[in-house]
Amino acid sequence: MARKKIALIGSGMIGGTLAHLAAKKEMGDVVLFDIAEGLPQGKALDLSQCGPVEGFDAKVTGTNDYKDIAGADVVIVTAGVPRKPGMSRDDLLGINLKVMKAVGEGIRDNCPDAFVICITNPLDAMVWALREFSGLPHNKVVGMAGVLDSARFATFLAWEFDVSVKDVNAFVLGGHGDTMVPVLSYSTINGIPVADMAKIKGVDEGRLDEIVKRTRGGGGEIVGLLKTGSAYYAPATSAIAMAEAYLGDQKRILPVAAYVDGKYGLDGLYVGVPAMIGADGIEDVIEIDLSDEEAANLKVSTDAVEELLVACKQLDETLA
Ligand code: A3D
Repeated sequence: MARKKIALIGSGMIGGTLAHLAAKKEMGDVVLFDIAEGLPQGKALDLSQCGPVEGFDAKVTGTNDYKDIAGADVVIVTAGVPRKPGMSRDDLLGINLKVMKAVGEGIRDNCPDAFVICITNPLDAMVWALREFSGLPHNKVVGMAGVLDSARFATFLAWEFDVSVKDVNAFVLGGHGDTMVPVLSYSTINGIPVADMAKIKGVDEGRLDEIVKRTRGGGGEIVGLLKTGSAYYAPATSAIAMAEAYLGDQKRILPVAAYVDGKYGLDGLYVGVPAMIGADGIEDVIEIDLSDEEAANLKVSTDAVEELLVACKQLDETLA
Protein backbone atom coordinates (compact mmCIF):
# COMPACT_ATOMS: atom_id res chain seq x y z
CA MET A 1 0.00 0.00 0.00
CA ALA A 2 1.35 3.44 -0.94
CA ARG A 3 2.25 5.71 1.93
CA LYS A 4 -0.22 8.38 2.89
CA LYS A 5 0.60 11.98 2.02
CA ILE A 6 0.21 14.79 4.52
CA ALA A 7 0.34 18.33 3.13
CA LEU A 8 0.94 21.20 5.52
CA ILE A 9 0.01 24.62 4.16
CA GLY A 10 2.01 27.12 6.19
CA SER A 11 5.43 26.15 7.47
CA GLY A 12 5.70 28.48 10.43
CA MET A 13 5.63 27.55 14.10
CA ILE A 14 2.62 25.22 13.96
CA GLY A 15 3.46 23.91 10.47
CA GLY A 16 6.97 22.87 11.53
CA THR A 17 5.66 21.21 14.70
CA LEU A 18 3.00 19.38 12.70
CA ALA A 19 5.64 18.11 10.28
CA HIS A 20 7.78 16.80 13.10
CA LEU A 21 4.86 14.99 14.77
CA ALA A 22 3.53 13.54 11.50
CA ALA A 23 6.97 12.25 10.48
CA LYS A 24 7.80 10.85 13.91
CA LYS A 25 4.48 9.03 14.01
CA GLU A 26 5.06 7.79 10.41
CA MET A 27 1.60 9.00 9.44
CA GLY A 28 2.85 9.30 5.86
CA ASP A 29 5.20 11.39 3.75
CA VAL A 30 5.04 15.07 4.63
CA VAL A 31 5.02 18.05 2.26
CA LEU A 32 5.57 21.47 3.82
CA PHE A 33 4.24 24.35 1.71
CA ASP A 34 4.74 28.09 2.28
CA ILE A 35 4.90 31.27 0.22
CA ALA A 36 8.16 32.20 1.97
CA GLU A 37 10.97 30.90 -0.23
CA GLY A 38 13.44 28.63 1.52
CA LEU A 39 11.42 28.29 4.74
CA PRO A 40 9.62 25.00 3.94
CA GLN A 41 12.72 23.62 2.20
CA GLY A 42 14.93 24.50 5.16
CA LYS A 43 12.54 23.04 7.73
CA ALA A 44 12.10 19.92 5.60
CA LEU A 45 15.84 19.37 5.42
CA ASP A 46 16.25 19.89 9.15
CA LEU A 47 13.34 17.54 9.93
CA SER A 48 14.61 14.89 7.47
CA GLN A 49 17.80 14.81 9.51
CA CYS A 50 15.77 13.84 12.61
CA GLY A 51 14.96 10.57 10.80
CA PRO A 52 18.19 8.71 11.51
CA VAL A 53 18.09 9.71 15.19
CA GLU A 54 14.38 9.14 15.77
CA GLY A 55 14.14 6.18 13.38
CA PHE A 56 11.49 7.34 10.94
CA ASP A 57 11.44 6.77 7.18
CA ALA A 58 8.76 9.32 6.36
CA LYS A 59 9.97 11.65 3.60
CA VAL A 60 9.75 15.34 4.47
CA THR A 61 9.94 17.81 1.60
CA GLY A 62 9.42 21.56 1.30
CA THR A 63 7.90 23.51 -1.57
CA ASN A 64 6.51 26.84 -2.79
CA ASP A 65 4.51 25.13 -5.56
CA TYR A 66 0.95 23.92 -4.96
CA LYS A 67 1.48 21.16 -7.54
CA ASP A 68 3.57 19.30 -4.95
CA ILE A 69 0.55 18.76 -2.71
CA ALA A 70 -1.18 16.80 -5.48
CA GLY A 71 -3.01 13.75 -4.19
CA ALA A 72 -2.57 14.59 -0.50
CA ASP A 73 -4.76 12.51 1.82
CA VAL A 74 -4.75 15.09 4.61
CA VAL A 75 -4.13 18.83 4.40
CA ILE A 76 -3.58 20.90 7.53
CA VAL A 77 -3.76 24.66 7.03
CA THR A 78 -1.89 27.13 9.24
CA ALA A 79 -1.09 29.68 6.54
CA GLY A 80 -1.59 33.29 7.54
CA VAL A 81 -0.55 35.42 10.46
CA PRO A 82 -0.84 34.71 14.19
CA ARG A 83 -1.78 37.13 16.97
CA LYS A 84 0.58 39.53 18.70
CA PRO A 85 -0.08 40.83 22.22
CA GLY A 86 -3.14 43.09 22.32
CA MET A 87 -4.69 41.57 19.20
CA SER A 88 -7.87 39.52 19.18
CA ARG A 89 -8.24 36.58 16.82
CA ASP A 90 -10.81 38.62 14.91
CA ASP A 91 -8.18 41.29 14.13
CA LEU A 92 -6.63 38.73 11.75
CA LEU A 93 -9.75 38.47 9.59
CA GLY A 94 -8.84 40.69 6.62
CA ILE A 95 -5.35 39.36 5.98
CA ASN A 96 -6.10 35.69 6.64
CA LEU A 97 -9.24 35.72 4.49
CA LYS A 98 -7.09 36.54 1.42
CA VAL A 99 -4.76 33.71 2.40
CA MET A 100 -7.70 31.28 2.64
CA LYS A 101 -8.69 32.17 -0.91
CA ALA A 102 -5.29 31.19 -2.30
CA VAL A 103 -5.10 28.09 -0.13
CA GLY A 104 -8.65 26.95 -0.90
CA GLU A 105 -8.00 27.23 -4.63
CA GLY A 106 -4.69 25.38 -4.28
CA ILE A 107 -6.47 22.50 -2.53
CA ARG A 108 -9.35 22.49 -5.02
CA ASP A 109 -6.95 22.22 -7.96
CA ASN A 110 -4.55 19.67 -6.51
CA CYS A 111 -6.11 17.42 -3.87
CA PRO A 112 -9.90 17.73 -3.89
CA ASP A 113 -10.28 14.34 -2.17
CA ALA A 114 -8.28 15.33 0.91
CA PHE A 115 -9.51 15.69 4.48
CA VAL A 116 -8.75 19.32 5.31
CA ILE A 117 -8.13 20.61 8.82
CA CYS A 118 -7.99 24.40 9.25
CA ILE A 119 -6.12 25.98 12.15
CA THR A 120 -5.76 29.55 10.86
CA ASN A 121 -7.59 32.21 12.95
CA PRO A 122 -10.21 33.52 13.37
CA LEU A 123 -10.91 29.82 13.19
CA ASP A 124 -14.66 29.46 12.76
CA ALA A 125 -14.77 32.06 9.98
CA MET A 126 -11.59 30.83 8.27
CA VAL A 127 -12.75 27.21 8.09
CA TRP A 128 -16.03 28.40 6.61
CA ALA A 129 -14.19 30.53 4.03
CA LEU A 130 -11.72 27.74 3.22
CA ARG A 131 -14.64 25.40 2.51
CA GLU A 132 -16.27 28.01 0.28
CA PHE A 133 -13.08 28.73 -1.69
CA SER A 134 -12.10 25.06 -2.04
CA GLY A 135 -15.58 23.81 -2.90
CA LEU A 136 -14.90 20.54 -1.06
CA PRO A 137 -17.81 18.77 0.64
CA HIS A 138 -18.58 20.07 4.14
CA ASN A 139 -17.76 16.70 5.76
CA LYS A 140 -14.19 16.91 4.43
CA VAL A 141 -13.34 20.38 5.78
CA VAL A 142 -13.12 20.92 9.53
CA GLY A 143 -11.57 23.33 12.00
CA MET A 144 -9.28 22.51 14.90
CA ALA A 145 -10.04 24.42 18.08
CA GLY A 146 -12.15 22.36 20.47
CA VAL A 147 -9.53 19.65 20.95
CA LEU A 148 -7.05 22.36 21.97
CA ASP A 149 -9.49 24.37 24.11
CA SER A 150 -10.61 21.14 25.83
CA ALA A 151 -6.97 20.16 26.43
CA ARG A 152 -6.38 23.55 28.07
CA PHE A 153 -9.49 23.07 30.22
CA ALA A 154 -8.36 19.53 31.13
CA THR A 155 -4.89 20.75 32.06
CA PHE A 156 -6.25 23.38 34.45
CA LEU A 157 -8.71 20.92 36.01
CA ALA A 158 -5.98 18.30 36.50
CA TRP A 159 -3.76 20.90 38.19
CA GLU A 160 -6.60 22.08 40.43
CA PHE A 161 -7.63 18.60 41.56
CA ASP A 162 -4.05 17.32 41.58
CA VAL A 163 -4.98 14.30 39.44
CA SER A 164 -3.53 12.76 36.29
CA VAL A 165 -4.48 14.56 33.08
CA LYS A 166 -5.12 11.08 31.65
CA ASP A 167 -8.23 10.86 33.82
CA VAL A 168 -9.68 14.24 32.91
CA ASN A 169 -12.24 14.40 30.15
CA ALA A 170 -13.07 18.04 29.56
CA PHE A 171 -15.26 19.57 26.97
CA VAL A 172 -15.41 22.97 25.25
CA LEU A 173 -18.09 23.93 22.72
CA GLY A 174 -18.86 26.97 20.59
CA GLY A 175 -16.65 29.36 18.65
CA HIS A 176 -12.89 29.60 19.18
CA GLY A 177 -12.97 33.01 20.79
CA ASP A 178 -13.55 34.65 24.12
CA THR A 179 -17.15 33.39 24.01
CA MET A 180 -16.21 29.69 23.83
CA VAL A 181 -18.23 27.50 26.20
CA PRO A 182 -16.30 25.20 28.55
CA VAL A 183 -19.05 22.73 29.54
CA LEU A 184 -18.59 21.62 33.13
CA SER A 185 -21.65 19.34 33.08
CA TYR A 186 -19.99 17.08 30.49
CA SER A 187 -16.52 17.23 32.03
CA THR A 188 -15.47 14.38 34.28
CA ILE A 189 -12.57 12.94 36.20
CA ASN A 190 -12.69 9.38 34.92
CA GLY A 191 -16.50 9.49 34.98
CA ILE A 192 -16.83 11.48 38.19
CA PRO A 193 -18.60 14.77 37.36
CA VAL A 194 -16.40 17.81 37.96
CA ALA A 195 -19.01 19.26 40.37
CA ASP A 196 -18.80 16.09 42.54
CA MET A 197 -15.01 16.08 42.39
CA ALA A 198 -14.99 19.73 43.42
CA LYS A 199 -17.02 18.87 46.55
CA ILE A 200 -14.71 15.95 47.37
CA LYS A 201 -11.62 18.15 46.96
CA GLY A 202 -13.14 21.21 48.64
CA VAL A 203 -12.90 23.35 45.49
CA ASP A 204 -15.58 26.06 45.50
CA GLU A 205 -17.68 27.28 42.59
CA GLY A 206 -15.73 30.55 42.36
CA ARG A 207 -12.54 28.60 41.72
CA LEU A 208 -14.23 26.57 38.96
CA ASP A 209 -15.40 29.85 37.41
CA GLU A 210 -11.79 31.04 37.41
CA ILE A 211 -10.74 27.84 35.59
CA VAL A 212 -13.45 28.39 32.98
CA LYS A 213 -12.24 31.98 32.57
CA ARG A 214 -8.61 30.92 32.27
CA THR A 215 -9.60 28.35 29.62
CA ARG A 216 -11.38 31.04 27.60
CA GLY A 217 -8.30 33.22 27.75
CA GLY A 218 -5.88 30.30 27.39
CA GLY A 219 -4.57 31.34 23.97
CA GLY A 220 -4.17 34.98 24.99
CA GLU A 221 -2.25 34.01 28.12
CA ILE A 222 0.36 32.29 25.92
CA VAL A 223 0.45 35.16 23.39
CA GLY A 224 1.13 37.54 26.30
CA LEU A 225 4.06 35.43 27.46
CA LEU A 226 5.60 34.65 24.05
CA LYS A 227 5.12 38.24 22.77
CA THR A 228 6.09 37.30 19.19
CA GLY A 229 3.36 34.83 18.22
CA SER A 230 0.86 32.34 19.57
CA ALA A 231 0.81 28.77 20.91
CA TYR A 232 2.05 26.04 18.61
CA TYR A 233 2.87 22.78 20.38
CA ALA A 234 -0.64 22.01 21.68
CA PRO A 235 -2.40 23.33 18.55
CA ALA A 236 -0.22 21.04 16.41
CA THR A 237 -0.72 17.94 18.53
CA SER A 238 -4.50 18.56 18.59
CA ALA A 239 -4.71 18.68 14.79
CA ILE A 240 -2.58 15.53 14.54
CA ALA A 241 -5.11 13.69 16.75
CA MET A 242 -7.84 14.70 14.29
CA ALA A 243 -5.76 13.60 11.27
CA GLU A 244 -5.08 10.24 12.91
CA ALA A 245 -8.81 9.77 13.59
CA TYR A 246 -9.47 10.25 9.86
CA LEU A 247 -6.59 8.15 8.52
CA GLY A 248 -7.31 5.32 10.97
CA ASP A 249 -11.12 5.49 10.57
CA GLN A 250 -11.14 5.69 14.37
CA LYS A 251 -14.69 7.07 14.78
CA ARG A 252 -13.42 9.34 17.54
CA ILE A 253 -15.86 11.81 19.05
CA LEU A 254 -13.92 15.05 19.30
CA PRO A 255 -14.93 18.67 19.84
CA VAL A 256 -14.17 20.26 16.46
CA ALA A 257 -15.41 23.14 14.32
CA ALA A 258 -17.76 21.13 12.11
CA TYR A 259 -20.42 22.30 9.69
CA VAL A 260 -23.70 22.27 11.59
CA ASP A 261 -26.87 22.41 9.57
CA GLY A 262 -30.07 21.69 11.47
CA LYS A 263 -28.69 20.64 14.84
CA TYR A 264 -28.24 23.04 17.79
CA GLY A 265 -30.79 25.28 16.05
CA LEU A 266 -28.11 26.25 13.51
CA ASP A 267 -28.57 26.84 9.86
CA GLY A 268 -25.28 26.09 8.09
CA LEU A 269 -22.54 27.34 10.40
CA TYR A 270 -19.05 26.09 11.31
CA VAL A 271 -18.80 26.00 15.08
CA GLY A 272 -17.33 23.83 17.85
CA VAL A 273 -19.49 20.76 18.52
CA PRO A 274 -18.81 17.13 19.35
CA ALA A 275 -18.43 15.27 16.05
CA MET A 276 -17.39 11.81 14.90
CA ILE A 277 -14.28 11.61 12.72
CA GLY A 278 -13.75 8.50 10.57
CA ALA A 279 -12.82 7.56 7.02
CA ASP A 280 -15.60 9.78 5.61
CA GLY A 281 -14.32 12.80 7.47
CA ILE A 282 -16.97 14.30 9.74
CA GLU A 283 -19.38 11.36 9.89
CA ASP A 284 -21.78 12.78 12.44
CA VAL A 285 -22.45 15.84 14.58
CA ILE A 286 -23.59 14.83 18.05
CA GLU A 287 -26.28 17.04 19.58
CA ILE A 288 -26.07 16.93 23.35
CA ASP A 289 -28.54 18.28 25.93
CA LEU A 290 -27.39 21.51 27.49
CA SER A 291 -28.64 23.34 30.57
CA ASP A 292 -30.45 26.62 29.93
CA GLU A 293 -27.33 28.55 30.93
CA GLU A 294 -25.03 26.47 28.69
CA ALA A 295 -27.46 26.78 25.76
CA ALA A 296 -27.61 30.56 26.27
CA ASN A 297 -23.80 30.76 26.36
CA LEU A 298 -23.59 28.67 23.18
CA LYS A 299 -26.03 31.07 21.52
CA VAL A 300 -23.82 34.05 22.43
CA SER A 301 -20.87 32.17 20.94
CA THR A 302 -22.62 31.15 17.70
CA ASP A 303 -23.95 34.70 17.30
CA ALA A 304 -20.37 35.97 17.49
CA VAL A 305 -19.36 33.48 14.77
CA GLU A 306 -22.28 34.61 12.61
CA GLU A 307 -21.17 38.23 12.99
CA LEU A 308 -17.71 37.29 11.79
CA LEU A 309 -19.18 35.62 8.71
CA VAL A 310 -21.03 38.82 7.85
CA ALA A 311 -17.69 40.66 8.06
CA CYS A 312 -16.09 37.94 5.84
CA LYS A 313 -18.76 38.35 3.21
CA GLN A 314 -18.33 42.13 3.24
CA LEU A 315 -14.57 41.78 2.77
CA ASP A 316 -14.83 39.32 -0.11
CA GLU A 317 -17.84 39.75 -2.31
CA THR A 318 -17.33 36.35 -3.96
CA LEU A 319 -18.45 34.94 -0.60
CA ALA A 320 -21.63 36.99 -0.34
P1 A3D B 1 3.46 31.51 11.78
O1 A3D B 1 4.59 30.91 12.51
O2 A3D B 1 3.50 32.95 11.47
O3 A3D B 1 3.24 30.67 10.42
C1 A3D B 1 2.36 31.06 9.45
C2 A3D B 1 3.02 30.76 8.11
O4 A3D B 1 2.05 31.01 7.08
C3 A3D B 1 4.23 31.63 7.81
O5 A3D B 1 5.36 30.81 7.58
C4 A3D B 1 3.83 32.40 6.55
O6 A3D B 1 4.91 32.60 5.64
C5 A3D B 1 2.79 31.48 5.96
N1 A3D B 1 1.90 32.11 5.01
C6 A3D B 1 1.40 33.38 5.00
N2 A3D B 1 0.63 33.57 3.92
C7 A3D B 1 0.62 32.39 3.23
C8 A3D B 1 0.01 31.96 2.04
N3 A3D B 1 -0.77 32.78 1.31
N4 A3D B 1 0.21 30.67 1.65
C9 A3D B 1 0.98 29.85 2.36
N5 A3D B 1 1.61 30.20 3.50
C10 A3D B 1 1.42 31.46 3.92
O7 A3D B 1 2.08 31.25 12.57
P2 A3D B 1 1.67 29.98 13.48
O8 A3D B 1 2.11 28.73 12.80
O9 A3D B 1 2.08 30.24 14.88
O10 A3D B 1 0.07 30.14 13.44
C11 A3D B 1 -0.62 29.91 12.24
C12 A3D B 1 -2.10 30.27 12.38
O11 A3D B 1 -2.71 29.42 13.36
C13 A3D B 1 -2.38 31.71 12.85
O12 A3D B 1 -3.47 32.25 12.13
C14 A3D B 1 -2.77 31.53 14.32
O13 A3D B 1 -3.61 32.56 14.78
C15 A3D B 1 -3.51 30.21 14.24
N6 A3D B 1 -3.67 29.50 15.51
C16 A3D B 1 -4.86 28.88 15.71
C17 A3D B 1 -5.08 28.17 16.87
C18 A3D B 1 -6.40 27.50 17.08
O14 A3D B 1 -6.61 26.87 18.09
C19 A3D B 1 -7.43 27.59 16.08
C20 A3D B 1 -4.08 28.09 17.85
C21 A3D B 1 -2.87 28.74 17.61
C22 A3D B 1 -2.68 29.44 16.43
